[in-house]
Amino acid sequence: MSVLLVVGNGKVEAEWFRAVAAALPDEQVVRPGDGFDPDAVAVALVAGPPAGALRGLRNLLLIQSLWAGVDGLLADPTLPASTPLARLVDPQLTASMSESVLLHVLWLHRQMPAYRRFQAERAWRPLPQPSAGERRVGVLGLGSLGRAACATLSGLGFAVSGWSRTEQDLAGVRCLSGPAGLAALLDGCEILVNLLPLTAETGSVLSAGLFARLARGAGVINMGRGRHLMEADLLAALDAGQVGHAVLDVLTVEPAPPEHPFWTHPRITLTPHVAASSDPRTASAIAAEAVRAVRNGRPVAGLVSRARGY
Ligand code: NDP
Ligand code: OXD
Repeated sequence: MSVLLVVGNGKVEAEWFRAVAAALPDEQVVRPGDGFDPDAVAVALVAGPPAGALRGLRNLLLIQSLWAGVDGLLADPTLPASTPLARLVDPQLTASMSESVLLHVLWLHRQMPAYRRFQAERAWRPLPQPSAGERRVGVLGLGSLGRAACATLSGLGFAVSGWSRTEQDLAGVRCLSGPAGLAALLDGCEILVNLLPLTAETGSVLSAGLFARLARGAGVINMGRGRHLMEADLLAALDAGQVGHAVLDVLTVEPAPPEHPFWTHPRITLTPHVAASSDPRTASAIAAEAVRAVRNGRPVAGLVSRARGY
């Protein structure tokens, strides 16, 4: 039996292969180009694989994503339908996301977009500065990443609310759920962070209706997926001053084409999907544990509900 590694980005495939093979010294690790027996593949480890990459693997026991988000995998109609699918839950990736959220929340809280504009105008113009406790921050998604981000922010004293599908209970965080909970979170929210998975229910959540409920001039940080955001609605909300600044790590089309208006918009900060990148050194150890769990009949961590889409 073997473990198949499929990495969509050819530039990093060799690095993943070295890390996975080292973490699984007792397994035969194969790649798509290797002449392997498809019936012998028990586990597939996948990092953004091309559609169809897992077609015809009849004895597959587990698909382990090397990414946290599984929306791309679930969009592939050829993904083996009855094989359990696990997403990556990696403390290193979680810490990395918390750093990114903290960076951008502090950037907006301390009014850096305004100070950048003042600098360009050679204007020495101090603004009144609310304390962290006076700043209302909302986090959409209270999964592995959202919970840790909330803990980091509340640890600094921010007034944090979090939203999830089911009710959660987190120390120092106002936890909300369902449509009424979303409305309560948005009401007066000054910095909104999106850490939802992309599902049939969450697509386009960052839309005109949502922006209208935020405090005027609010900051919006999208770290989830590009398809969470209605791009035209954001541009309109920025033009109207309803949204003051947006930080976007993910876009519907990545990389954005050169003519995309976000590249040059003065109130948009773009980062190239780097809020929390999977690290082969830590993710391979988690993947190896998943393979061992399958081999020994133990439960696998991070299993995805295909019905829910995350
Ligand atoms: P999880 O699956 O652990 O958590 C998902 C959270 O979203 C849960 O709290 C869940 O609620 C909530 N949720 C799902 N659907 C709804 C809904 N309809 N209404 C309200 N809440 C909902 O995901 P992770 O925290 O691990 O990751 C989140 C996403 O972050 C990934 O799917 C990926 O898209 C993105 N990501 C982005 C990266 C980047 O670099 N930009 C890096 C890694 C991930 P409940 O708790 O009730 O189940
Ligand atoms: C992920 C990502 O889902 O990098 O892990 O976006």
